[in-house]
Amino acid sequence: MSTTATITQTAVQASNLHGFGRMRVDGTDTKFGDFRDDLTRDGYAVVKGAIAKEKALKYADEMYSWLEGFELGFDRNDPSTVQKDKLPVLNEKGMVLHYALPHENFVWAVRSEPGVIGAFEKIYDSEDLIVSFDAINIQFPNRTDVPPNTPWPHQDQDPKKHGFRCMQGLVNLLPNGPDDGGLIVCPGAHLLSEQFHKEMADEELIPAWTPEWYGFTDRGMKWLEDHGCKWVKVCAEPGDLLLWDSRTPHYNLSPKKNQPRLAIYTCYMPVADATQDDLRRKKDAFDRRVGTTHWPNAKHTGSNVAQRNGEEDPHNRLRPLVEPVLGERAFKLTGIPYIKE
Ligand SMILES: O=C(O)CCC(=O)C(=O)O
Ligand SMILES: [Fe+2]
Repeated sequence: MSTTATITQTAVQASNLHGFGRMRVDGTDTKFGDFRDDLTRDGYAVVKGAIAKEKALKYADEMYSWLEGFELGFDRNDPSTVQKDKLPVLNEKGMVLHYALPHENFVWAVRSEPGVIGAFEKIYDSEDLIVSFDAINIQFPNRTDVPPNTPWPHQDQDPKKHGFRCMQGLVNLLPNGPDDGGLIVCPGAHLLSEQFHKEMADEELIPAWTPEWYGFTDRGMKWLEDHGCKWVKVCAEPGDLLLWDSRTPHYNLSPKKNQPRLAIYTCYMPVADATQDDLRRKKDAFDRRVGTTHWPNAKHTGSNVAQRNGEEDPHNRLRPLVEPVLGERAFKLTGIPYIKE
């Protein structure tokens, strides 16, 4: 990173452009005195205890029960049962995208936690928010039965669209130290993003399924290194909320010791940033109990049909095991009450 002055100035410019401006960064030396200062400066932050630790561990238990509920042989107390035939389909990055999991009641309970919603209310200075129906992350250590999770450093934002656009989040449910897998970020590089994409405009693109994703090549990684960026593994306790600006380069690591990683992705945005069409698409995703990726405006919607060995998984299900029971606050986050007939 060049100088602090440059960072601060760029942060203010970037923050005034888009949603982040709602954090009232007004061009003076505004300091929030909380996690928002970290977000502005570093492009990521940890909100400690967004959920009480005991409650987070209870959600982790529910996640293990969900895995065991497939009755394929996985037993949380027997590491030898961590095998792909004994588990629903998880990709090598630990993501579970199918089985209506984004709408299981315990997942909605995490999304509805006041400490999690509250952080995003502060970021956007608004209570009128919608939430993503995103995937869940389950990563077990010592796996030899699945391909390795090789580094996939990326931004979740179209490289042609500059400035702050999306704040991503995840709730961490188990102890997560330096060797326990999980999120790794490149602090401060969100502020260099525009410069990076201008200088690296002729770099080959790593193929992506959406324009809202940019993968860093070896040359891209070298550029970051040459500009003083260093990668940091984010550590957290059960119940901590991890936040990152979509421009911040990131990926995840698999656990290296014996501790699994469980996390629930939680991303909120102001409903004002979604169109009525977005909200109708989002309602449809809710009604069909499918995922939306991390985009709360349902930019992309998913499917509940997992493939196992090239065929539809016989254990697929199209509805959650436990249907979500939403209170008034959570129901607003679906965006449905904001649809004008
Ligand atoms: O699992 C993680 O920590 C990060 C996943 C990721 O890249 C994302 O959700 O955008
Ligand atoms: Fe990402």
